[in-house]
Amino acid sequence: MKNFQDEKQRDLSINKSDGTNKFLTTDQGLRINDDNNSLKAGERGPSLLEDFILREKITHFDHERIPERIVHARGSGAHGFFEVTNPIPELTKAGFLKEKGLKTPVFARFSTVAGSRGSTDLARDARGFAVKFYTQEGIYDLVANNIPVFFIQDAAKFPDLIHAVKPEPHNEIPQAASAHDTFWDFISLMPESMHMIMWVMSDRAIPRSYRMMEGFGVHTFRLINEQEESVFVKFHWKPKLGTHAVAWDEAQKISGKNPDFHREDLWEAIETGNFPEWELGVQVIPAEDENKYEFDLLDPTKLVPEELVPVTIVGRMVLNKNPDNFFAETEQIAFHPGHIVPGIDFSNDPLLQGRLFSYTDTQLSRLGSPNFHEIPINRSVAPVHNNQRDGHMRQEINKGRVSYHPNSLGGGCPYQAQIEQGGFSSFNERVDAHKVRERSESFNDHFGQAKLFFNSQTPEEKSHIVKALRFELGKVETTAIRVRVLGLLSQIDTTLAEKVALGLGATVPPILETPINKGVSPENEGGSQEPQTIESSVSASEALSMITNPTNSPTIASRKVAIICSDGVSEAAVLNIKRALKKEDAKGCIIAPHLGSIVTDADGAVAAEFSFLTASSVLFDAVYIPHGLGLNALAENDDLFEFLNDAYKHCKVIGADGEASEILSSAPFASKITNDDEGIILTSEAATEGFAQDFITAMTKHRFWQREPNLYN
Ligand code: HDE
Repeated sequence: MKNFQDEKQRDLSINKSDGTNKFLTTDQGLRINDDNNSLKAGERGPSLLEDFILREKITHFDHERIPERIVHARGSGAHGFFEVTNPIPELTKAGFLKEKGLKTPVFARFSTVAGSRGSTDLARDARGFAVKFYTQEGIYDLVANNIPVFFIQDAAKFPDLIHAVKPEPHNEIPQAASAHDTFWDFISLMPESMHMIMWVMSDRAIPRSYRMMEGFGVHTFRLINEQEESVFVKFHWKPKLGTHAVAWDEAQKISGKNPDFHREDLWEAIETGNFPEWELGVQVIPAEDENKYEFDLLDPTKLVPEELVPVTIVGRMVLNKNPDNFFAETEQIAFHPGHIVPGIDFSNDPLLQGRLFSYTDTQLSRLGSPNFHEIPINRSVAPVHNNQRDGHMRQEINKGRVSYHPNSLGGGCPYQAQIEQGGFSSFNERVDAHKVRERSESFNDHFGQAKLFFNSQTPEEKSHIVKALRFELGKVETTAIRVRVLGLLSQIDTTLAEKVALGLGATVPPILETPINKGVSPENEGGSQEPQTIESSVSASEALSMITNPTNSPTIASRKVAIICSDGVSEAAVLNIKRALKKEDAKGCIIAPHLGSIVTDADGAVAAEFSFLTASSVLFDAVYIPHGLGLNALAENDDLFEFLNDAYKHCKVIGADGEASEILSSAPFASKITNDDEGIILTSEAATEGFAQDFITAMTKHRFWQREPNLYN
C-alpha cells in the first residue's frame, strides 16, 4: 500500500490514472473481487439493493454525460506551446509576449459552431479556434474563429442567431446545417450579417484540415504597455501549411465516409510528428487612429484590411501532444474571452462585451460549478490565492480560519498586488455618455466590406459562393425568404444575385427591402436605421482569398495520396512514389480491391491499408495508379471509377504511368481533360523520379478548380 508522504504525491495520485497494473477498485478504493456479476439472492434469484458496487458503477455511468456546449459542441483539441519570436514590450506588458524565445504551454481547441457533439466535422460552418495560454501571470484565452468577422453587431442578437441556425425546434432537423428556413429567415432580416455570410458561403467554411485554417480574434482588443499607454489590436493566426479547403460535394461525402475527418487528421498529424504550427500576428492600430477608417473598429462585422494595417508576427504556436483523455481535457476545457492577463484589455465592441458575461455563465451550467477552474485542464500555472470558498466539487482544501479581505488574523493574506507587482488594471478609458439602447451610426454600413470580400475572390472562388448560395437557398422552402436574401445579395454584387437567382428559378427583387436592427417585421419596414454602403478604401485584398492568400506555402507535408494497386502492380513504381512522398513528409497509402498482401510484379508484396470498401477518394489529396500486370482486373472495377470520378470532380491531382494511364482514357471524364490541366500527370513510360516530382509539384497547387464549370461567368 502507498503511504502518501506529502500533499503533492497525493495530488498526483488523484489526478493521473492510466489504469495499468492496478487492482480494480471502487471509487472509494476498495478492491473489487468480481466485476462481472451483480449480488443476487441465489444464482437465479433477484438482485440485492445491498450491492453497493453495482450501484456505484451504474450511478456513475448514468451521470457520465455533461451538457454539451450550447455552441461549438463538436471539437477537437491538442496541447502544445507558444514561443515568442518577435517580442513587443513597447506595446504590451504581457509577460508571455515580452521575451524572445519564451515558451508558454497552450491547449488549442478547434470546433464547428452549429452541430451537436456527435455531428460531422465537415459541416458548412465557421470554425472555432480557441487557445488557452498557461502563462506565468495567469490564464490567457484567445477565443477566436477561422473567420475574422461575425454575423451580428450586438450580443443581444446572439441567442436569436443561434436559435435560427440550430435544428428547427419542432422536428430537430437539420443537424449541423445552415441550409434551412429559420436560418435564412433570420439572415434575410439582418443585413448586418451579409459580410459574414460571404465568408460562410465561401470555402473558408469547409476547411481541408484544422491545421490549414487561419484564426482571428474577431474583436478589436487593447494592448497596454508598462507606461499604461494603449493601442488597439486585432489578433491573427497564420497556418504554416497554408489555408486550404475541400469542395462542397466532397465535404458532404466526407461527412458520410468519415465524420471524424478533421478530428482524425489533427490526431494523426500529431501522432506522426507532423506538428501543426501557426504564427501569431497582430495588427496594431494607434489610439489616435481610432476613428480614422471608414468602418468602426468596435464593429465586429468589419475587418481591418491588411493593406491598411499589416500583420506583424510576434510568435508561433506548435501543437505537439494529443490529449490523454478527450473528456477530461477537450470536453472540460473552459474558454473565456474574459480570461486575460496584464497588458491585454477589451475594447467596447458590444459583441465582445456580451461574451464577457456569457462564458462564465455557460461553464456554470455545463461544468456544473464555480469550481471549474480547478479541473486539471483549466488550472492556472500561476498560483491561485483568494477568498472564494466551497461550492460543488471543491478540490482545494483551504486551511485556516480566514476567508475574507481585509483581515488581520491571516496577516492580511492574500493581499492585493500593486500594478508594478503584476496586479491587473483595466485601461483608464474615459467614458462619459448617456445610457442608451442604441447602435452607433458608424455601424450602419452592412455591404461595403461584403463587397470587398467578394471582389477579392478569384473567379473560381466566386463560383463556389454562387454554388453554396444556390445550395443553401435551394433547401429553403419559403419563397419570400429566398427573394429577400436575393435582394440583400444584389446590394453586394448584382451578378452574384442574378447567378444565384438563376439556380433558384427566381427573380432578383428591386434593391432596398432591408428591414434591420430594431425589431422590424418584414411587413413593417419603416422606422429603422437605413443601411448604407460605404465603399472600402481598399478595393480588393489578397489576404481575403484562400487562393491568393500570402499564407499559402508550397508544402505537401502530411498530405495523403491514394496509390491504387492490384496483384501484379509494379513494385518499383510503388516504391518510387512512396519514397518521393516521404521526402516531402507526405504519405502514400495503398488501396486495393482487398486488404492484406498484394503480390507485386517482382514477386514481392505490398500491404493494402484500405480496400475500396474502407477508403474513398474524398479521404485523400491525390490519386496515383502505378502500372502493372493486374490492370485489366482493375479496369473492370466500378469502385475504381467512382474513386477516380470523385478525384477529378474535386479537382485533385491524378497520376498514372505506363499502361495505367490508359485506364484514365476509359474514365467517364476522359473527354473533359484539357491539355492545360496541370493536375493530370500521365506518362506512357514507367514512372521515374521525374514523374514523382511532377506529381508532387502538382500537389503543391492543392486543387485545380479551373476544371469546374464557372457559375459566376
Ligand atoms: Fe462564443 N460561445 N459567443 N463566439 N465561442 C461559446 O462558451 C457567445 C463568439 C467561440 O472550444 C460558449 O464554453 C456569445 C464570437 C469559440 O470551448 C458560449 C457570443 C466568437 C467557442 C458562447 C459569442 C466566438 C465559443 C459555448 C456573442 C469568435 C468554443 C460553450 C455575444 C471570436 C470554445 C462555451 C471552446 C463558445 C457565447 C460570439 C468564438 C455560450 C454570447 C464572435 C471558439 O459561452
